[in-house]
Amino acid sequence: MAEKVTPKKIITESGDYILSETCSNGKSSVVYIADFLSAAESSTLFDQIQQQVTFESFTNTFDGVTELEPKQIAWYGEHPYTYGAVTHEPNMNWPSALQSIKTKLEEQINCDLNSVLCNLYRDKHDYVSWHTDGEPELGLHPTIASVSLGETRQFVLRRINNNKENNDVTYTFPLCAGSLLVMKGATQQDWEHCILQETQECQPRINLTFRRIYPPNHTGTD
Ligand SMILES: O=C(O)CCC(=O)C(=O)O
Repeated sequence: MAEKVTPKKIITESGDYILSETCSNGKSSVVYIADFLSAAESSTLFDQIQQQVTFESFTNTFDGVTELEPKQIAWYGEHPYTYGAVTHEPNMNWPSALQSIKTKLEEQINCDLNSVLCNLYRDKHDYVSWHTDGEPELGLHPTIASVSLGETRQFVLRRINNNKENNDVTYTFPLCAGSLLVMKGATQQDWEHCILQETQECQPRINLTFRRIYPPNHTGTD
């Protein structure tokens, strides 16, 4: 049964959380499973990905500002994916480690996923700023499934809302190794998210953000 998260600001317990519900967009919800992978599985997967995946740095433009993204990226998927000013071309050379976690994930969430953005946060300086995964090729209500490996980093969601009362509503998920966070419904319309920069030294973190990407000019709404 979905749980309303209002009283909690830092969420560490596995659960199915409703963030908000509006007449215009419907429900925004997050499923969090802290132990989706065991410690041994996540450690093995972390090592395999480091061996099998080449992460690269990209210069990108967001809100008119062009800069080197403060994380490294690798992309696999059957259609192109554009965010900011960068287009990642189709890449179907899925390494075995990513293919196996994709299969496990599809069974868990009962959803077809055809792409993954792999993020490497090398140390405390790497982060991702406030954004939504709102690109048209993701459809209107995308299911975005995010597996974390390595160092725990703070994933924060905040309401996109001009209503002052709600501007300070944030939920923080400390995403530990082996955890799975799935954003669903209107989350990309009504909420934005980020990974905070850290002040303390930290070890590398790999995040695998699986999505379903539609081909260019698709007409589907979901
Ligand atoms: O690293 C994460 O947990 C989030 C990554 C993210 O927001 C993204 O790839 O759009």
